[in-house]
Amino acid sequence: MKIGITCYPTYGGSGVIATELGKELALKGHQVHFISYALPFRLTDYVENIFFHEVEMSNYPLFEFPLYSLALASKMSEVAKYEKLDLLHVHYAIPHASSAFLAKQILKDTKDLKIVTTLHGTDITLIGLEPSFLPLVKFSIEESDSVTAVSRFLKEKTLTNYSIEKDIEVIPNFVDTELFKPGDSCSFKHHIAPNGEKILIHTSNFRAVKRVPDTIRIFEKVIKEIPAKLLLVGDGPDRSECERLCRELHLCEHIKFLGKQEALVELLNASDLFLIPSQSESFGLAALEAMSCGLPVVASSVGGLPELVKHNETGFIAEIGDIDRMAKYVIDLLTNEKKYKIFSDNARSRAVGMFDKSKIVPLYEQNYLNVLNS
Ligand code: GMT
Repeated sequence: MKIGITCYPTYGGSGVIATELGKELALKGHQVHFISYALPFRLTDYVENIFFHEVEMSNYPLFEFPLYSLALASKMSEVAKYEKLDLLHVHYAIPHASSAFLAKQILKDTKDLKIVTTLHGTDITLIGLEPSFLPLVKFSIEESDSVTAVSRFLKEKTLTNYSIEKDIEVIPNFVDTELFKPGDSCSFKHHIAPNGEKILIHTSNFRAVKRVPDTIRIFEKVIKEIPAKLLLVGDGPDRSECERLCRELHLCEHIKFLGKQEALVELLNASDLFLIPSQSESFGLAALEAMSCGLPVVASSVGGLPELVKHNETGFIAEIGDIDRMAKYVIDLLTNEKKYKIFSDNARSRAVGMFDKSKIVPLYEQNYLNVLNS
């Protein structure tokens, strides 16, 4: 197949899934054309069958606001026409599904360009619900030839919040379990925790929905009971506030803000447990990557997280904001070696058995075939 993929190219789960999917499809012999304003950040090495088309933006002074959605629609139609795309797969509804609809209309007299839209999270649960976007998001979803959501939770939210009756297929996030696998990170571990302290890790884009201050407050309780360190990976609007909180709680010596990092696998392998106390999380790709490296996860019981983290098997889940309970779970796991090992093995097995790329990518391929044959 000849497939166009549009996603946000910067750090973020939807961009990661879109890029990894594109790479896998290309390896399977499909031709994949990425269309975005920049090269997706995980598209670093040359891969045969992958092409990138940059959306150029004009700075015309009359346009007080950049018209990205329109430029994207134009570029999509151009690439679809000249590269003879069979379909466009857009990740994150806003504005990608709307631009794809426009591209389809531009081409309608010459070809029937199929559109597959994957809903990822805040496009549905947060920003899409704003009155200025809701009618457009609903329309763009309804007009897509196929719609997928990354969890059962997100599918249900979409159907109810937007009063949509369309069939939505749940295709969960996936991970390369051969890349994200348990391994030795001895020197790194020793550097972070020279006295054998336990290492907790959290990776995110430091947005309010991630509740990073809760992670710090959980850690504050944990370190009162056991020697521990906390790694905070990523960057975003709440980082300064979190750094301030660390200073206020006198925890700077024990918490490392690493910023954006490429060496995720090494960092996860140096760590013992993953924290994700989010306010809203449609799937939780970061938690899946941690589980794939054998890390138990302590999470909030929101969104799709309970579909990923099996309570009392691969980790624990607790109510949003219940930092006492989350801290108790962390201490329980990190002070019981036998239990920890069972949870760690369970986490790895669940990632391999349910969410490996080899299990999920074919679901997208089949979805494309169904769309093209319909
Ligand atoms: O929705 C967002 O906040 C952004 C989005 C992204 O692009 O990173 O994240 C969502 O998509 C990921 C990939 O499907 C999911 O694993 C995340 O759970 C989801 N984030 C939220 O729902 C907050």
